[in-house]
Amino acid sequence: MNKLKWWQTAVFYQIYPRSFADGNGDGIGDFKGMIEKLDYLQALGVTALWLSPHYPSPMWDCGYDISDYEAVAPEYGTLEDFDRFLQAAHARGLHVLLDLVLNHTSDQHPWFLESKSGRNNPKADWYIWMDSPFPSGEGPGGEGVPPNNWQSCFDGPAWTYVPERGQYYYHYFMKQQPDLNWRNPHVKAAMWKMVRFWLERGVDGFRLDAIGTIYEDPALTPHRVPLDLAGLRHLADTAQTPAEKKRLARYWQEMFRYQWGGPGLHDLMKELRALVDEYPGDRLLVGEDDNIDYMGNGDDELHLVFNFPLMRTERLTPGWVRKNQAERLARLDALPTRGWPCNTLGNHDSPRLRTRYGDGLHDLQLARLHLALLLTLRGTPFLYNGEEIGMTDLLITDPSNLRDTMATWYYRALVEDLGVPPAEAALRAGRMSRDKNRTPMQWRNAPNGGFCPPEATPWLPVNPNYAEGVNVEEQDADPASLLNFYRRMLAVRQATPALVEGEYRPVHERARTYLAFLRQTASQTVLVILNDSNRRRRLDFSSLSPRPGRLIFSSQEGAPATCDLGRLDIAGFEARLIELF
Ligand code: TEU
Ligand code: CA
Repeated sequence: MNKLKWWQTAVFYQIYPRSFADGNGDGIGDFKGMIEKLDYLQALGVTALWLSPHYPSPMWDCGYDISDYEAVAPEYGTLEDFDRFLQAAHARGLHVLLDLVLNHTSDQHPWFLESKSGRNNPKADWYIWMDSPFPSGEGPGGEGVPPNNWQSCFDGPAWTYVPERGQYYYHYFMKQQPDLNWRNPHVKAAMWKMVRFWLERGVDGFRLDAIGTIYEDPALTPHRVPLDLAGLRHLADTAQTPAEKKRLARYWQEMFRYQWGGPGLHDLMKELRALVDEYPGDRLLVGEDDNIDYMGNGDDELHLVFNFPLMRTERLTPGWVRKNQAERLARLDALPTRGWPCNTLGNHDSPRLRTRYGDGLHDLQLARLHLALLLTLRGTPFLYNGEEIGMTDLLITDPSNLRDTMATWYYRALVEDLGVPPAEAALRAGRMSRDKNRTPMQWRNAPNGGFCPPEATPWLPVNPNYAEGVNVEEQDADPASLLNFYRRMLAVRQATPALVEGEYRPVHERARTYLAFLRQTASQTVLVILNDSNRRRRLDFSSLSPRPGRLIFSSQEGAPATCDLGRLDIAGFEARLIELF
């Protein structure tokens, strides 16, 4: 395996700093807590970490609104704490990626404060400022009308007026997250300086936040959807018929198409790649985008982009996974320098894997099966903290407890603009909020799930199911737990070259109730069988080899060590891995 890079053999674990571990007892996760949990992560078997933003921030978007790129949020610790964390992670063989938010800053960032102060200042052109197309005084607030009908994907119109300048600024996300003007070379220089700041401290790379939003259509072409954001989200909540759902999908695509993927991004990614390549150790760039085009020729833009299409389904059926793999792998293979896949089934923006892909009856079995899928597909897997103990979504029903401001905004829009009754609005806002999948990590069966002391108030409520076995300490002691399943699978993956570097070859492609594929190198072939139903079945894989196979792993106790390929008895929801000879 020695020709592979560290990030090709890695298994990543996303830490959401605010919710991971509270080391100083104030109800907020921090670097002290993260340092204390590094042994846990090492023993789990992951080899690399991605930290969601750890920078100072007014927290309008939970840290994705950064007010100082070269510092640490005071509630998380100091720069010295960060350095200690990085060193301690490296000492355990764990690589560390930071979150790099390029598209926008906080509206409290000194750059923006200066920029908005008037039309003549050194930073006047650092953000995207536009005049109203109509003379002032004609608009509803006496300030003219916005430059066009573009919407923010979080909080209504994408343009916010600033009287000091008599102009509007553009924001794809919250109005507290103004978009930087990346066509200004000074912006680029300032951001690259920041990138070097962290590379020089020794970080192993970056996950690039929302890169698709960096450049917009320079012509500011208006969209043609007959709705605003609130109307679109409302439709998303209420669409029933296939026709409505189809229209909804078209509207989502149409509404934002001019605000994404504007010209310039390939050159920018090339520049950033050249910059990180100046540093030793194969520093990594992972794009928060599914577009394989941003891998350039395979070796001159991003190293990885996420296979988000895999997640875009209500059920991870065998058919869905096969189709996804066929499409993705063909496209990656077509790059001049062959591309490497990167799979994930959850993050801080999406419902929890166990909740989302459960069927309400076999959620835990399915969670196991899906983790097995993620760890056996070809490519680098990204896991999200809490997945390993089967954490579930926690619905926040009182809008005043919401911390995800896009949900707070939606609640208000539903009640005030769309006349939805408050109780129903609260439910819908809770469901769309990302708070439900960001609740604190559940370490023990103790008050606050052991995340913070009993007397502290955690920043988001802890899911009470820590008392029903969804916690690290109790699962650690139970050999049959999800956590121990996870550890075993991770160990098997790292010890089985075909699972790390092998080709993917689907077999039994017409099977609807199970997924079967080979992972294959010149010297090893592994058959992976994932039974997607609760029925046991007898399967015949004798066409693959006349000889018996050797059991590498089974989620089921008592699976035979030697497998007759002609008569494989697979239990309901079993994940079985067999080496073929
Ligand atoms: O998300 C980018 C993004 O496109 C979001 O719209 C995402 O689809 C949405 O959160 C799903 O509900 C990144 C971060 O992951 C997210 O947490 C930030 O809020 C966003 O960028 C702005 O920085
Ligand atoms: Ca704390």
